[in-house]
Amino acid sequence: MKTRRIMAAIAVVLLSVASVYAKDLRTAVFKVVQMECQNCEKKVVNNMKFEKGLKKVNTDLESQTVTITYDAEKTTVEKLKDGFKKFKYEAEFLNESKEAKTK
Ligand SMILES: [Cu+2]
Repeated sequence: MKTRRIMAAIAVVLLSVASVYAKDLRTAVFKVVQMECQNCEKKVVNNMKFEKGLKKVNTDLESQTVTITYDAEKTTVEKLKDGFKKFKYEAEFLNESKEAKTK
């Protein structure tokens, strides 16, 4: 009986440790039609990089998409879209994928 309780305690500790290290990172793709040239790309990157919870931002001029990797515990797709609005850009959410683990 006592061993079982200790085991349970260890499991709880392990779980909480795991939640600290295994961050919920997600990668969302946004369509940004206002992004038409390299200056626009720079504008997007320079403004978005200060968004809370943002890990990575990549732009693609050809497809007019912005790919953002973010920490789902700190921000959301909606908040990121609001981030675009701050510099008068409209971002349309296309899709999202989960990143397995922090590299
Ligand atoms: Cu431009």
